[in-house]
Amino acid sequence: MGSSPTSGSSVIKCKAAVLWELEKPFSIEEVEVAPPKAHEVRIKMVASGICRSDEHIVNGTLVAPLPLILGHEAAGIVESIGEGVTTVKPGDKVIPLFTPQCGKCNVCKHPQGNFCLKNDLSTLRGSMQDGTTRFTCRGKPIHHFIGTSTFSQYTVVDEIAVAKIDPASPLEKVCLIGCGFSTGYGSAINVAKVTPGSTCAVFGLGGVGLSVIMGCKAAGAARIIGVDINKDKYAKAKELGATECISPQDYKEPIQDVLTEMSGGGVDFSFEVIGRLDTMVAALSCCQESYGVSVIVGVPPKSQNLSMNPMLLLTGRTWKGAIFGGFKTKDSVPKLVADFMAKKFPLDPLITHILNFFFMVGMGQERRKVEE
Ligand code: COD
Ligand code: ZN
Ligand code: ZN
Repeated sequence: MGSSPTSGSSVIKCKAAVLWELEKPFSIEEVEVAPPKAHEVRIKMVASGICRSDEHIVNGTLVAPLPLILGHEAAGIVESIGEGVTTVKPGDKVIPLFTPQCGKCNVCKHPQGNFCLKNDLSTLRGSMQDGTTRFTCRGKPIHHFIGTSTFSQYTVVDEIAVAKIDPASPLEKVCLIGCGFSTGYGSAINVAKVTPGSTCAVFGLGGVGLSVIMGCKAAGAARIIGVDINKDKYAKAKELGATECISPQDYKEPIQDVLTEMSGGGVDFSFEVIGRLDTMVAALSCCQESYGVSVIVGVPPKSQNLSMNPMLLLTGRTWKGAIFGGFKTKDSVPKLVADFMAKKFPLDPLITHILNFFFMVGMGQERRKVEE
């Protein structure tokens, strides 16, 4: 993406995809990006994926103030830094963190906590940590999205919301570590804590479900059963580690009964990676009573509550969920990039389409790259 900043202390004019109204296409606009204030970092974006949560804003499932610049799964290069920034410098390759790691709050200080209290996902205020914005367009302030706003050629993030990564890393691939990959992979290795030799069931074989499968495989699962109504998803799931794939539409009985039967009493670990209430309960039900663990990864439909039989928990199953796969973001993202560089997992299978930024006018299920 071409633009010519003059210096770190000046406003940069560049292109961004602005969402002015719900359910409308993005408008590619010239925006002004203010210089970073103290403890802030301005980044030249190189590649950005599209995550389902971006679409959740466009269709109103998640409510954020408009107008705004979406995008939170990306990678770029630091253009300039504000006063007091010590963890990155201009020229560093970085991944913005939609959940920051302030290192000081109760959650950051807890060994297992990762959903830092400085996050903007719970509140969706649409601003920097100081409550103001760095974007303007047609004379109006434009809101940020979960502290990242990566559908812009340049963005400004707080220092607690950016991780420095290996200078050799391919940004058009590792951008997926900024959300979808880590969310799925971490759900298996950190949240469920999949054990060697175990049996796992993964409901939903989209990009996040495939990342769950990679996590189950890395953790040494012996059997990984993919569940999806779309059989076109099976080949890639098997390539990445699924040992078998089934469709609920091929059975008369409920899918939880099929999985319980297949696994000889219940799976050790199950994952709901679709975002449907019925499959959340099915995933819980198919795990072994007494010790099975089920993880909710999919975002449920707006303002819907579940109805479930508490006996499923009373008999010893555990039901869990986490943001960003439970990873402490600033600590873990550089390590995940290092693991990718060491070929511990692939990212290519998750990239289905590569699109030019300026043609990014609709939302699909594919991950899209922003081209320079
Ligand atoms: N039974 C079985 N499979 C089904 C069913 C069904 N009833 N309905 C749909 N599916 C399949 C589809 O065929 C598809 O293959 C798959 O489920 C869903 O895949 P995608 O591609 O739509 O979705 P992904 O993989 O991009 O995943 C998105 C989630 C659904 C997991 C989404 O909720 C999400 O991104 N959650 C992350 C939550 C999070 O941490 N958010 C914070 C920042 S993003
Ligand atoms: Zn996301
Ligand atoms: Zn914190």
